[in-house]
Amino acid sequence: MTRPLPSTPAADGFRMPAEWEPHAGCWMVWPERPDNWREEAAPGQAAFVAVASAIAASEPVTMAVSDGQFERARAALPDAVRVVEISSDDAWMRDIGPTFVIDGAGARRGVDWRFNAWGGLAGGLYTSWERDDRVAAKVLEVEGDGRYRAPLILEGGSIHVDGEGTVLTTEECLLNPNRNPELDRAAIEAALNVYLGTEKVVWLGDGVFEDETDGHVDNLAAFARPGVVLLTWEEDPADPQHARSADALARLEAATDAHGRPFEVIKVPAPHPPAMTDEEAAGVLATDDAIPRRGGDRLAGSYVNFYIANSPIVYPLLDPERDDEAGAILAAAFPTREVVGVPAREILLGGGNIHCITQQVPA
Ligand code: KQY
Repeated sequence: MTRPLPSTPAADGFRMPAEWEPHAGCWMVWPERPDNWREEAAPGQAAFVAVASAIAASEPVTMAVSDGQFERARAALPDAVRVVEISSDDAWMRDIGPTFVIDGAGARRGVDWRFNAWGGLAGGLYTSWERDDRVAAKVLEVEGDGRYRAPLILEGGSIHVDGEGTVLTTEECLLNPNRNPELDRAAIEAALNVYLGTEKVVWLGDGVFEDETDGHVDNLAAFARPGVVLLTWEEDPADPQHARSADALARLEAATDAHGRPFEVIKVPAPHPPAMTDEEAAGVLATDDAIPRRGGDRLAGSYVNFYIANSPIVYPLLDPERDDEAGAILAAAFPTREVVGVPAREILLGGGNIHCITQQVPA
């Protein structure tokens, strides 16, 4: 692996761009582990092919695949998708890939965060994550980009930036003692600003109810542009998600961004029904290495878990009764872009959604 750079992005004049800034491409990882993806991952793989195809319409997509799955992935994916062999423990490129940063002169580098499978042995999702922790370095080797090895345990899905100095995150995840127990809020803010080139951290409280990432922000809220945040919203006060979204709304209404602007918040209805079926759970192999799946398990579905490609917004289709309404809200929030829905329940069954399985490479 290339030697990590001895400095930091902020010291070198680099910043994480907003997702809507131009992309050179997108990285994903092919799903295969049978103790997370039902029916030996076949339905999940079909969903990943659909996401990759939608994104590949406007930017190059690279799929990281194990040797054992190479031929299957190559046959299933369109020719436009580049398939490369990289080992991993699962398939969440947002969380295990590099967070790319750019400078004003057109240079690009990547931040390689430490990774502990969403909480290590204190609530994490699998028992061994060394291969995942090496993925970011390998992606940066392929891209030929310099690497900052950050001292922080962090997943890319736990942060969103507006590209103008603001980073959005949640206390449930970043202040969780299963990530960086030696760091307090101020130290985490300082580390975020140094590695993302930001100036202000806006803290939301809890993420989506029963989100197994400990409340990643990318399932709760997303910037549509500086000063405008899309927030997943549950109207029913009896549903545990209602209080979580209401708290996020109150915090956003009381906050300002790095430029002192108040936030406009756009509510996006949460999809229903939110549970795994017995049949879906039965298709997942039970092992000692991953958390068990049971029929009736609440699913942390959210339409804000979308990807902003060079042209379309690629968003998850999760509930026939609400998909169109969510798509119309996204279309209004991104008036210059096409909005493309992809059936995504199979990704949700694995524990995340479209934003969690993608990682943009800025141009
Ligand atoms: O970013 C994510 N949502 C990752 C979820 C990991 C789930 C593993 N079962």
